Amino acid sequence: MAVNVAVVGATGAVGEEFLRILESRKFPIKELKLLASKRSAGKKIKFCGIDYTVQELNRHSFQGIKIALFSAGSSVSKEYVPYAIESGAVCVDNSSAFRMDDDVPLVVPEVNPQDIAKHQGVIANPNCSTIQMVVALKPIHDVARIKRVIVSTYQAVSGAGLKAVDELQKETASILAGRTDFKRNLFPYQIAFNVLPQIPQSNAFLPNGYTSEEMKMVNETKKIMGDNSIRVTATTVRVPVVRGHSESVNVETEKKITASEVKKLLSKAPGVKLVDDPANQLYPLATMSAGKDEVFVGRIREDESIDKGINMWIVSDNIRKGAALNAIQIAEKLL
Ligand code: NAP
Ligand code: 3JM
Repeated sequence: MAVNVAVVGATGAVGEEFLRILESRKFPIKELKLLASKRSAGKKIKFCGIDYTVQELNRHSFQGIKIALFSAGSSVSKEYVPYAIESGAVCVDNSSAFRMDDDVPLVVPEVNPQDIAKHQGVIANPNCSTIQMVVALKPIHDVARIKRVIVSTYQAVSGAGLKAVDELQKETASILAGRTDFKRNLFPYQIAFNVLPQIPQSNAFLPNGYTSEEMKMVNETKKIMGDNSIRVTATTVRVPVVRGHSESVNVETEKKITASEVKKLLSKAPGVKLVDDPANQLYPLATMSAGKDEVFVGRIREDESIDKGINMWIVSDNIRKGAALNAIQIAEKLL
């Protein structure tokens, strides 16, 4: 049955991807409403060959809407999700606004689809770095019980929105042209030809010395996996890549599991594509993941410094599985 759908943040990096995926997966849409701020009101966006006009978001935007896909930041979600629920819509929210609320399911369909049914009007989409990691961890946890995870990320600039992609491109061009007058707006330091151990780019650091992105990975992983005993520690890092987050992940398990057992498990796991052929220099790459749906896993090997440990390299398109695709998979299950 076709339903009325609203996309909040339709002009952004995630919003654009929402539209591409809704179109390609033939999501059953009766009427589509594209919402953004005043800045983009009136702009035309093509969807399925038809021009739609972007409207300014307001509290009455959700009349008659059945599914609202939010990706306009946490303050917009905090303010407008309640109006959407009041209008009878079910919201899938891409922001961090409600993720850790007890009455809000935090869902990755390959991991905890059963939690969707518990929703009270809003289902939260996890952080991009968490999503790709738990897709690969769940099959291992089910067999060997994961005790501890140590993760370092290599995150693409598109995770910080379209303006961040623009800044990387312009700064790179400026440096290559030998200029020294490039004016940054977003990142705290040069991102071109550099690596920044800080995400997000502003107000990142918490009293414990971690960034909010790092603590999202810690707390969200426990909630999605439904296991508070899993210990997680993270270092999240921005790299000058446009699209695709990479992660070096070390897991310690309760039960011994070999690298070849992990490869076998992940070769059959939902949403995972195993790319692990060292003899032929085959392993996951950000460039391989861009525009694809899967979570790519490779470089699987035993951690020789402990008894029961595995190292792996996990890569996925941060705007697709990390954001828009995961949210649309949730919406498909809602229908
Ligand atoms: P972006 O490219 O900067 O786009 C931001 C979007 O939000 C634009 O459509 C913008 O509209 C809209 N917007 C901003 N302020 C608004 C307001 N006051 N009212 C209505 N619309 C407003 O950012 P993005 O990368 O698409 O990310 C958007 C949000 O999605 C993030 O802030 C984050 O919460 C979430 N996100 C989640 C993940 C994840 O891991 N699940 C990944 C990336 C992003 P205008 O064109 O009018 O400015
Ligand atoms: C990814 O301040 C904000 O609106 C947050 C923006 C943001 C978030 C977030 O916290 O919702 C940018 C990029 C995320 C996220 O997925 O957590």
